[in-house]
Amino acid sequence: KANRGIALVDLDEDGVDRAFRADVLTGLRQQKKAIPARWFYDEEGSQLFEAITELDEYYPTRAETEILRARGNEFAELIGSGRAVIEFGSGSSVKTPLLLECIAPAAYVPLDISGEFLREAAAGLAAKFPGLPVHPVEADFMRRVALPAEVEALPKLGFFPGSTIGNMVPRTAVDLLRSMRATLGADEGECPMLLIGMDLVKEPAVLEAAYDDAQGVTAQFNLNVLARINRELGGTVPLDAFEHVAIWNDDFARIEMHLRAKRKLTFEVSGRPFAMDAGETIHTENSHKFTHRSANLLLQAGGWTPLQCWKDSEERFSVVLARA
Ligand code: AVJ
Repeated sequence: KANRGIALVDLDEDGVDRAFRADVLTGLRQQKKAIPARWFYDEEGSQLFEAITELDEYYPTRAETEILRARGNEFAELIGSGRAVIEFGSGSSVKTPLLLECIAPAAYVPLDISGEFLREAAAGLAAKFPGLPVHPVEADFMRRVALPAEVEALPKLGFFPGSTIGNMVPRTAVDLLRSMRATLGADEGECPMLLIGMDLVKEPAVLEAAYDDAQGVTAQFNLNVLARINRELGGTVPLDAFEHVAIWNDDFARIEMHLRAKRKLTFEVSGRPFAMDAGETIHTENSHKFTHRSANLLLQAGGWTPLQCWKDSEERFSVVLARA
């Protein structure tokens, strides 16, 4: 199959990730500077994100976990047993076992672009569920992925927790939902299903606190992308001249994270010079929030029919089941 055995990270002769450098150089040359959020997650950034999920202010992980714990019987009834569960982004979390426990799947296929995360997650899961066939696939799930032959004949359930879909602008989110449909074989065999986490619109103050915690862990997480540029791209970015900003953009229903220059400054990345004015920002993340209706609309635009939606007891987060 096309995906197996091919390294997905393309390094140059100096061991620099070409896609990272290209995204950073292009993003910093733009009139409105931006760096894609996917570059947060190096070793350091992934650890910081784990710490974020334990903060008092950061409710999404706890709210989604509550839903997965509480609704097992309903998942079992609507999804049935014997499906191959295809997880988009391999779950290192507690969420995956909660789902697998209640629906008795026939196989588990974690998809991730990082082979390392993937092997760890797959080994952990295989140990927890002896007898469950686990087939990790190293792949970029933004595109159609060829699944292992072993699961070809099984009905599929896609699992995409965490409201990661919220990191994408609608046109990208729709592309991803359509790729998932293709990956899950919507036009062949039994109709696939999708179980997806989507965070809900709420009080801006609650959202802004979730993305700007009192301990400053999210600030560190945001600033880490600059530290990563200095580490991996020979950057000279003065970290202490930047501050973390999290603001609710009501027109686009999203929390935006930025890094704001506290003074006029200059730096280099991979030998290229950059200058910023005091107050100018680098846009580093969007985290879109949904209503029941906007979630259904996005899913439908992506080729999915919503079947059922569950919320946590405080109605902060939703998990939606859809069919192709
Ligand atoms: C991992 C994308 C779900 O948007 O809430 C947490 C990432 N950014 N705090 C989110 C994140 C800042 C998170 N997701």
